Amino acid sequence: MVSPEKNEIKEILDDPSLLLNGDRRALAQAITLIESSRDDHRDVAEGLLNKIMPNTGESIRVGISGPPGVGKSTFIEAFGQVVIGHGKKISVLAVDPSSSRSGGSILGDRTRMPELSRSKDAFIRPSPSGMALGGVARRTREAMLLCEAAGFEVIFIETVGVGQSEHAVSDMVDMFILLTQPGGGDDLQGIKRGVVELADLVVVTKSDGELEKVSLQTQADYAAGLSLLRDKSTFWSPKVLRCSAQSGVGIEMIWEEIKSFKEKSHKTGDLEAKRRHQSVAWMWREVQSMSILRLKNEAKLARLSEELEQAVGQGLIEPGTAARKILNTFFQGQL
Ligand SMILES: Nc1nc2c(ncn2[C@@H]2O[C@H](COP(=O)(O)OP(=O)(O)OP(=O)(O)O)[C@@H](O)[C@H]2O)c(=O)[nH]1
Ligand SMILES: [Mg+2]
Repeated sequence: MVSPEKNEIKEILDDPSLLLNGDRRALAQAITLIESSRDDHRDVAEGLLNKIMPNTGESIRVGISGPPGVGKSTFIEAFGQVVIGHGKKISVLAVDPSSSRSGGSILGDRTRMPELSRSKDAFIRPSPSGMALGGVARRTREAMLLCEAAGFEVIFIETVGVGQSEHAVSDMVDMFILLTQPGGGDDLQGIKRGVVELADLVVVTKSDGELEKVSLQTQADYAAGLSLLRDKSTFWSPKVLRCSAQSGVGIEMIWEEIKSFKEKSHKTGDLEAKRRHQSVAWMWREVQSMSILRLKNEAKLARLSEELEQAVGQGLIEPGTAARKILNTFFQGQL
């Protein structure tokens, strides 16, 4: 992982106003800082995040997912330009469970999003590499806050996954969009159902040329499928739209839907309630991952842990009992 240089960190902390004024270089540096795994960087990163908290929360946070090749990058490229055309700034982050892979990752996407990467109103950032999904998701959430502080009003968090990463993303966004291919109606029966249930909006991509007719059928299939699912909220029933990033058809309508989602959820108070709930859940998630790290690194526990690992492995002791032993030993005399 690239560590931010000392002088760069100093720059950000001395003058967070650069970041708050939307300076993209300062934003990139701040994100590199929060991605760093060094303890001293972590302290500084937390200081920065707390400082900018009052400047966060103004954006609409949108998760976007879909299988490889469905047209995510092409869609974001087209959609981003529409949003920028409306005078908004868009940032695109990624939670990619396999960000080391080259082809489809957002890293290779700068070439697939040529216009957007050039625009001063867009900020594109690949998924941090070398971390497990939990780590990637945590840092992406923090990167999202930094983007908000830098004045980005639309935040897209892209993921391609088989379920787990979609859940991680849906836990940090306001709205979740699922892209699907023309002819992809089978998803509703199969393993994708869980992901479909997360969606606030389903978009059938590539609705152009020969695929247009098929996409109409897919739209109808999804609409029928979704009508059988229970709505996630009282203010919103998920819709199925079609678009073509190539012709531009339907892109504007998706922007309208996103705006409508934000307005409605804000009006009913659901948006704020969801964000409060998400923040608290993230706090406990942090507690969970920090505790495990702490316990695993605790010298006092090293021997006991090793013994218990062996005993559990040999089936001599039940894992739950062993876990309780570790915790009890750790907390003895600590409170
Ligand atoms: N006809 C048509 N083709 C499209 C459209 N959008 C994307 N494609 C094509 O679909 C293929 C995949 O598009 P990408 O945008 O790279 O898809 P992706 O979902 O980002 O793929 P990964 O990053 O690999 O997960 C490319 O060959 C695109 O040219 C569209 O609106 N119409
Ligand atoms: Mg892509």
